Amino acid sequence: MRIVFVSNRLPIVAERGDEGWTTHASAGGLVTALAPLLKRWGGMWIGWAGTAELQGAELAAATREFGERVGYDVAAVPLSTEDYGFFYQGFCNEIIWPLFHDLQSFCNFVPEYWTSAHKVEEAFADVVERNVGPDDLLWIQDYHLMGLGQTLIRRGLRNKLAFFLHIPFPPPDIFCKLPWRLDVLKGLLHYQVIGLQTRHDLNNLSDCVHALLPAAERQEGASELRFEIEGRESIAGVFPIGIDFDEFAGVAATSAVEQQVAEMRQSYAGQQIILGVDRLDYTKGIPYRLRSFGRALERYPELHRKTTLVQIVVPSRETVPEYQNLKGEIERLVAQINGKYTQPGWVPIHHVFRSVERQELLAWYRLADVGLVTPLKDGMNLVAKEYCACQIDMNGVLVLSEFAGASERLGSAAVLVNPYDIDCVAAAIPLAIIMTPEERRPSMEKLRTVVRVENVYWWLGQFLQACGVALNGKMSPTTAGPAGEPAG
Ligand code: GDG
Repeated sequence: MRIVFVSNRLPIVAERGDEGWTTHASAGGLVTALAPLLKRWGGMWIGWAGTAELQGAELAAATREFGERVGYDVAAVPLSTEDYGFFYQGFCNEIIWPLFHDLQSFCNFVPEYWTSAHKVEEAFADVVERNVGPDDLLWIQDYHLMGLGQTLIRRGLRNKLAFFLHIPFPPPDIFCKLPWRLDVLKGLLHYQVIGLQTRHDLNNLSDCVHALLPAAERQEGASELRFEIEGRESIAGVFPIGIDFDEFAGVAATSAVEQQVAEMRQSYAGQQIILGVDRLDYTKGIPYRLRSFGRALERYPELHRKTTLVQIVVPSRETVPEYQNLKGEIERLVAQINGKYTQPGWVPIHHVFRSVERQELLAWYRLADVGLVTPLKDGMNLVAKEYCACQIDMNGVLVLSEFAGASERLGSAAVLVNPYDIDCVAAAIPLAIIMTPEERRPSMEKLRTVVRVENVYWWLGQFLQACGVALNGKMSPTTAGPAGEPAG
C-alpha cells in the first residue's frame, strides 16, 4: 500500500533559466515531515507545480527528475492560468479562506468561482486516476480540495479517502453564508477520515452537519465523531499539527545561530525584543498588533528606549487587492508609530518585509524575549510552536491569541489575549516584559513539553492510525532522516 498525498501545490519551486527549467524543493514544515514518510513508504505527491508556463512534456520531465532526486514519485496537475486564477485566487482565496476565518465581509461570492472549482477538481481527478493503485491510501490536504473526494467516488474510485483541514472550520452561522454550503458539506462527508486541528473545529463541523444535514446520523466517541449519510461512514477527529521540535531546537543550539544571536544582542543592547512573524495575511492580525504596541508605548512610557518590536512579514498573495491594501496599512501604521516615538538610538518598530533565511529566523526566535502571536483566527499557527522550540534558554514568554488553534493545547502556559482587544494586548506587553526568569522558565518548560511530544511525527502517526495505517515507530524523528533537500 502506498500513501498518495494530494495538495493544491506540489512541494516544488520551478524556475526557468538560460538552460531550461530547474526545480528545487519548497520550504515548510509539512514538506520536511512528509517527504521522509513518502520516501520510506513508497509514496507519491500529486499537485500543481506552481506555474502555468511549464506544460506538456517539459512538465512531465521536470517532475520526474525532481521525483528521482527527492526519492518519491511526483505527478503534476496541469492547470491553465485562467483556471488557476478563478479557482485559487477566486474560490480559495476570495471565498473559502476568508469565510472559514470568520471574515465574511472579505468574501466575494462569484458563481463562476464555484464552476471553476469543479473544473479544477476534475483536472486533479484525472491525474489521481492515472496514478493511483487499488490499495493506495489517498490523503487529500486542505480547503482547496474539499470536494475532490466526492469527484473521485463519482468516477468509481474505491480507495480509502482521507482529508485534513489546516484552517479552522467555521460555526453554522458563518458556514451557512456559503451559497454552496450543502454541496461543500456533503462533499466533505465523502471522506472516510476527516482530520481537524482543534476540538472547537470538530464541534463546529458537527453543528453544521446537525443544522444542514439533519438526516445524517451522528455518534460521539471519546475523541472523534462518526457521521453516517447515504450509506457512507465518515470519522472526524482532532489532530493538532506539530513541528519537527528536535530539528528546530537542534539548529537553534548550533554555533552559527548562537553567533548570529550574539551579534543581534549587541545591536539591541539594553532592549527587550518582542517578535512577530507572519505571512502577509489579514487573518494574522498585524494591524491590530501594531496598534496594540502603539497603545502600549502611549500608556507605559517605561517601555520607551527599552523595548523593540521586530515584525517580520513574508510577502504572500500580493496580486490579491486585499493583500495589497494590507501591506499599505501596515506600512502606514509602522511609519506613524515610529514617527511618534523614535528617539536618537531607538526606533520602536523594526519592520522586515521579506522572507528571511531559516537560520536567521531561528536566531530571531531564540533572541526574542516575547513571542507576540496574535492572529484574528488561525487553524493552528506553527510560528507559536517554532518560537517555543527555539527558546532553548527558556527565557521567553509566549503571548498568544485565544483564536489561534495553538491556544487549545498551549493556552494554559501562555499569556492568552483577545487580538481584537487593543487595550488587553497593550497591557500584556509590559506584563510579559517584567516577568522574571524564575517566572518565565516554568511556563516555557510546559510549552516546550507539549510542542516536543505533539510534534509533526506524532501528528502523522495519529492521523495515519485513524486511517488504519500503523507506522510501527518507522517515523520517529531519529529514524526520519533528512527530507530529500533542506527545507528553507
Ligand atoms: C496554514 C494555516 C496552520 C514565516 N516566515 C518565514 C518563514 N515562515 C514559516 C514559519 C512557519 C510558516 O512559515 C507559517 O506557518 P503558520 O502555521 O503560521 O501559517 P500558514 O502559512 O497560514 O499555514 C495554519 C498551518 O497551515 C499548518 O497546518 O498552522 O493555521 O493557516 O513554518 O516558520 N520561514 C522562513 N522565512 C521566513 O521569513 N524560512
